[in-house]
Amino acid sequence: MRDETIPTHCPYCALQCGMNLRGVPRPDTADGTAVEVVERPDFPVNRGALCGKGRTSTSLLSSRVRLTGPLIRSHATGRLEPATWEEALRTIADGLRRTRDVHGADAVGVFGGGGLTNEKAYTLGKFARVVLGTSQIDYNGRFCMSSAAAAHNKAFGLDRGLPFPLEDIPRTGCVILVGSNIAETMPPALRYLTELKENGGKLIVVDPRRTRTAEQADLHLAPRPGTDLALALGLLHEVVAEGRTDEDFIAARTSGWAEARAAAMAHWPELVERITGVGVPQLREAVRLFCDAPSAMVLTARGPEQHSKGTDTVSAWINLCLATGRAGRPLSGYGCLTGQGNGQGGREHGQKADQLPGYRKLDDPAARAHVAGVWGVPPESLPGPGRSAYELLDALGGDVKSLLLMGSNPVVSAPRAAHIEGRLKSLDFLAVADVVLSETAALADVVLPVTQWAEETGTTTNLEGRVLLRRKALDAPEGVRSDLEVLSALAALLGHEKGFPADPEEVFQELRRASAGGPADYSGITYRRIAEEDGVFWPCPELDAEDEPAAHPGTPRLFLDRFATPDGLARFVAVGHRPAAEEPDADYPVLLTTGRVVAQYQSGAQTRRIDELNAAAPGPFVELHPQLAERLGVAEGEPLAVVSRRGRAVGPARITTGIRPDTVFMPFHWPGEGRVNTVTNPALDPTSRMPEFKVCAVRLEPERVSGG
Ligand SMILES: Nc1nc2c(c(=O)[nH]1)N[C@H]1C(S)=C(S)[C@@H](COP(=O)(O)OP(=O)(O)OC[C@H]3O[C@@H](n4cnc5c(=O)[nH]c(N)nc54)[C@H](O)[C@@H]3O)O[C@H]1N2
Ligand SMILES: Nc1nc2c(c(=O)[nH]1)N[C@H]1C(S)=C(S)[C@@H](COP(=O)(O)OP(=O)(O)OC[C@H]3O[C@@H](n4cnc5c(=O)[nH]c(N)nc54)[C@H](O)[C@@H]3O)O[C@H]1N2
Ligand code: SF4
Ligand SMILES: [Mo]
Repeated sequence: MRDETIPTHCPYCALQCGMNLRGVPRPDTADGTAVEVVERPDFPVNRGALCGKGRTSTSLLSSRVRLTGPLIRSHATGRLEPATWEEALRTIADGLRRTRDVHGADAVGVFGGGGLTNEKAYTLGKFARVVLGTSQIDYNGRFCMSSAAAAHNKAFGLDRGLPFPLEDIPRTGCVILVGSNIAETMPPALRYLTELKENGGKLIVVDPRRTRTAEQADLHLAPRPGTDLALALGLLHEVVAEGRTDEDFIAARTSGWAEARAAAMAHWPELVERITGVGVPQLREAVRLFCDAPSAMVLTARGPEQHSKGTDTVSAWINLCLATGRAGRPLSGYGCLTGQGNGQGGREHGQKADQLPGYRKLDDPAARAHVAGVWGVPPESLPGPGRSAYELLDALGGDVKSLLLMGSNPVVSAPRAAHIEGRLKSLDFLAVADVVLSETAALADVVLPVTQWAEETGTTTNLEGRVLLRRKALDAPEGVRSDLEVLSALAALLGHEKGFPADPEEVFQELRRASAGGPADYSGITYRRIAEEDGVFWPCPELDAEDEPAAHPGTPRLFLDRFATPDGLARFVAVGHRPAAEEPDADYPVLLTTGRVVAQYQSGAQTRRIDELNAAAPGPFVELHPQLAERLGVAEGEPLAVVSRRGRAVGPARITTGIRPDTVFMPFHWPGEGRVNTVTNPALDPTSRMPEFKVCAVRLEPERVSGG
């Protein structure tokens, strides 16, 4: 692609920053060219800015670090050996068919990812239900935003991460940012918060750590991990006590206030201070800033959501917005900052256990009939809802005997990871499609090397609900095929010659029809429109050409007239505080929380292969307060083991006053002895089935260097 500049989007997080790819001569590649990233200042979300991951993203296109041919595990050596595509695909088709024939369709599992394009997520869900006939499909988004999604649906009748574009943030009066370290997880978006402050707006950050994001705040509340539910209820209590509710809004646009109010009134400030460690004066200051502002937003990310009570916690934050009239109005509302590249679209088109395309429900007869019609199968042939991600992984080797996995690396990223690694090893058959030999791919019987973002076209939906087009900029190396080609070929080998096109635009046309009339309606969106309009916000129904000749403009702002519930009213959900699934005790006296650093992405499968990023973030660490370090007798940089009932993870101590003395923090990007998910608790939220990544009880053991 020499001498051309192709606009596209970053392969990593949900901000989906716009970037341009330009061809450059590179003698060591097949056609003598490679691509480099250049600024794309005209794209509104990031206006040219990129973080280090986006800037270095083309390094992963090099065949030095990626898979370039299929691998099959040899019976003779037990090792993965090079194979042809025909052998690899046939081995997978045979493996999945054998399991189905012997143990039934539900013995075959499928695991997807929120990084997959809409076209891939849609095809994977269809492949599971139509070709394999299995109910056992879920994906890593369950580990990400499922709690916020559940609370969104309860309150608003619709789940789109942000109900407004990011550009609204600088113009609101106050933002409460809860458990989001945007400065490290979406650096170009920090600008929106800086502009908010420049415009006189207030920023409140809620995080047990004084992160680079919290440093920007006018007010930083540092609750004990796992107590956001009490905090939000305490704020609501104070709102009521101070007479700062918006009674007109409550009456006109909500239902269920009496019960929610009663539940909140049980959380008086002194009790909340005891639970959270946040002082009463700080609670009052937060309420004052939030209620004095002419408009206000609450934004949550994984901090309050990845808990066994994440759904209720988000409901409590939504209640705060509703009680103060900060929802369904311009420049006000609740939003969740979704995480993965297609974290939003990936949860809409059917790779989730209970879902059909267009964010339809698998147990809704009308939804089944519509989607079955598009797929050309009888509605009764569609299986029912399956298990959630952790429950599916936990069932591997039990009643799920074979697994097809695309776009996730659970050996590193699943909770109680040593157990899940064991489950994966106990499978009769595991097939993994990936761009690199991830820790999970390394366990597979067959590994398929797939194309990457710059080598294929497809759509993603960013955290704002903006559907975007990633364009193919260069050919993949020989020996690599796309996920859609893989699914198309496997479908054919399993008796479905038709219905699984490998061409992304053809898939998108079908997705449009399948989503038509559903909550996430994409039917009015086309590749051409996305390209011309900097993306299109769903819902975007296709208008009847005769009645309404103009195209539907898309919906950047939701709920301004009515909420998406049957009666149009937002629903309060009455919730009360409860402790974490595992609270500290004499044996495990310290709280562990986990998260991210700016230079690594997720399980690290991609970013740990990039020199510049590794230099910036070479390995895991254990962040702890000087008081705790002193008590343990551990010095900066010394190895420290973090031990829970599930196992241990070791990293060098990183001592900082920016964390609560009762809490340690580890990032989760690394495998091996520094894998924090060996330690984390898989306790699940009863509604969203989200695991409790953000809090468990641990003990700390300084690892004395022998002889020292
Ligand atoms: N560099 C980088 N960027 C990423 C990713 C990445 O892996 N690396 N991943 C992407 C994805 S998929 C996601 S989901 C997003 C996640 O984005 P974030 O949610 O911003 O990331 P985390 O670091 O997981 O968690 C955010 C903060 O929650 C705090 N926290 C921990 N426990 C609690 C608690 O109990 N209550 C509260 N209020 N806060 C708590 C942590 O201290 C942390 O600072 O990032 C996306 N962007
Ligand atoms: N302790 C702890 N654990 C966590 C979290 C936490 O905060 N703390 N966060 C959780 C969250 S929010 C998330 S989202 C998960 C993420 O954790 P994972 O699901 O492991 O996410 P990734 O590391 O992005 O894995 C994606 C894999 O798919 C590959 N890949 C990328 N693009 C494609 C593609 O187009 N096709 C195919 N076939 N493969 C592709 C990548 O190379 C990589 O191996 O981790 C969860 N785990
Ligand atoms: S913020 Fe996210 S989308 Fe933007 S460059 Fe960084 S990783 Fe890519
Ligand atoms: Mo995520």
